[in-house]
Amino acid sequence: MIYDIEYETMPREALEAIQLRRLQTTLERVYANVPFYRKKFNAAGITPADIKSLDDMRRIPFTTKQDLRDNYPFNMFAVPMDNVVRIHASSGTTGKPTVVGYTARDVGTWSTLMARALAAGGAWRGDIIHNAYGYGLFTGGLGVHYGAERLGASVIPVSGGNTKRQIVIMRDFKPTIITATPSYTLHLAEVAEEMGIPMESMNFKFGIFGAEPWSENMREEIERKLNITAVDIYGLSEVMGPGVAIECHEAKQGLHVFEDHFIPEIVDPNTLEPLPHGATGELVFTSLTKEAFPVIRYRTRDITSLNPQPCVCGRTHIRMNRVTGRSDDMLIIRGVNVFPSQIESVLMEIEEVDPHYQLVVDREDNLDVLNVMVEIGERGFSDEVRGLQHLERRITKNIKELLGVSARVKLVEPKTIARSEGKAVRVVDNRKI
Ligand code: DLL
Repeated sequence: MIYDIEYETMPREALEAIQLRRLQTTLERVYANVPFYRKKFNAAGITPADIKSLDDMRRIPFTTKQDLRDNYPFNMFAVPMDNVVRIHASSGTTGKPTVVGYTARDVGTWSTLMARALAAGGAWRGDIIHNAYGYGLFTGGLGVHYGAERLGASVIPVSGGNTKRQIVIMRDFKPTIITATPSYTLHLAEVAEEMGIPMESMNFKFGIFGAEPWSENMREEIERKLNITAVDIYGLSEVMGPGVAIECHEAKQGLHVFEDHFIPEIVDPNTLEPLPHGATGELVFTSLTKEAFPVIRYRTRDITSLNPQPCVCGRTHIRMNRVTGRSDDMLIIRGVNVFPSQIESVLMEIEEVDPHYQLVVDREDNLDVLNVMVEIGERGFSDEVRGLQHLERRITKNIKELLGVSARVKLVEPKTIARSEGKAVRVVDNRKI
């Protein structure tokens, strides 16, 4: 079902007219109220009045995560604190957290966009949504929560953690939709199995998963284990939170970006030159309707491409392909670029291992060493050491053949890799320490 039929199926020309009008308003707002943007525009020799078309946007300087850090905590806000009703922050693994704010209208916009997103993912009034994204400074829990209420669905605000209790709630409340990170979902499935109430026996129809990269093979695994249709949802705190883009459950092929609220661009991360549709590069966003925390040409570091082809669902909004990773997550192993999600894809092709893995990178004698730890599943479990060694060699060979990188694969016993209640920690890079 389409929540906002007028906007989500709007012809391109009308959509672009709205985008330009909203862009101009946003530029005027940040120029008047955020010293950071005023200085940046002045240095580039432009004023908001110079931006007369969407193409003119290319003259506007980019904004980076470092810019947000430099303005910690509230200096990027475009409204007085009196008008800010909500604050979120993303923890980030290094440095200061990024702090974002919302006016009451921003919270309303976000709720509407999340209602759209949930509907695209298969939810509607009458559905019961088991929301296992973390509540708190992270935008996942509250973002989904407000969207679910706006849609008119029933939301169970269960958050992450207390896994056994979650399983009992699922059995008793019979939710029809699950929202969680893909990694936590697998953990839920594992605990449900142990408790003798397998997830596939529950009442779920759809799952809406995101907040971390996950592969197509991981989707298949989750769909099978839960007996559901799984869609990918994308977002980031700096741009809003969840609900910037989502796959429709009809196609499950790329995530529609809500273009009446955000303009996506793909740029070459090195030259910063814009790239054409279809080309892979860094995703950049400009927000069009945010009041408290507008972002102008914000470099997300996420790697993907855009697909303007029409979609079977009827939405006209452009699709971004699955995010394969962040440019700062990319590992360079002896000169070869590797994304954790590529390793994930290789592992998930191997029937004998489970979808729990971690990459540990070390440096030995000045050479990078990529250790791939992956749990052996029941199917691959045997006491025979030779059998395990054979399997390790097979995985090593597949990684080498597909990614061109030499890895040391180590099969570990089931349930030895730490489980996440939110975003999984897939990489431990000891080289940086
Ligand atoms: O993760 C917002 C969110 C919550 C999205 C719930 C989806 C569901 P942050 O904590 O600010 O916000 O992290 C944003 O997470 O730049 C991506 O690197 C990554 N990310 C988010 N969604 C996806 C996805 C939320 N579907 C950062 N696929 C982003 C891959 C994702 N990576």
